[in-house]
Amino acid sequence: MSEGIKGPDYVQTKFDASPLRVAIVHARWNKVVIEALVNGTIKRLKELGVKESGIVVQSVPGSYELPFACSKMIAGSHVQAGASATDLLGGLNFGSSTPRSSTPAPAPSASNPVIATMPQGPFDAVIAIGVLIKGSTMHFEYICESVSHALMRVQLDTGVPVVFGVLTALTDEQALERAGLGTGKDKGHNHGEDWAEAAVEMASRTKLWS
Ligand code: DLZ
Repeated sequence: MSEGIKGPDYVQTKFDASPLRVAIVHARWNKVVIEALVNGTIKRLKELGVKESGIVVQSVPGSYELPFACSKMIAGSHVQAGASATDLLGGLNFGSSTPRSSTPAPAPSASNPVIATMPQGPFDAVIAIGVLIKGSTMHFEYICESVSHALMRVQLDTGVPVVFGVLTALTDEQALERAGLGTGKDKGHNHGEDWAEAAVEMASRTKLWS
């Protein structure tokens, strides 16, 4: 990636991420980019010390559904562990009456992020991940605007930090680069890593501020 003035500065404070519970809620549109971003987020969360058991992943159809799902994940935090699992990019089962299973959900990893489960909160932070790519209609503008405002509202209304992991790209290449999948000589940087860092910092600070 070319050197420049953009991007977050490093935080000097070291946070103990081991007790944190973080929910990743991701859209399924633009799967290749989404998968890389979710994997990058999980990898960095684990590097920062968040336990596998502290990471819950849930998918929704598209970015427009993210604010509602984040809100419900936070509100449904009391739902107990042990619920059945579903694929990362597969069926949606939270809020359904799917019977609880004694089979543990697969462990999350960069190569196997198949860990969607029922809400198992309370969550210290939620990371909303979506990839919006501009098309030929106004759809993009409406979804970008409503989703960004609504995600802000969810965190202010609930007091649980919601990280804005929504790419609003004008081209496919812009989206790929921001997931570290650029096809030019610069592959770009996986923004999921930054979102993981933001989640750990905001979750930890929220505990101190409360
Ligand atoms: C409809 C739509 C379009 C055109 N583009 C995207 C996109 O680029 N990224 C994304 O996450 N979702 C897209 N969607 C789907 C909407 O977010 C939403 O799922 C549907 O309108 C149903 O509410």
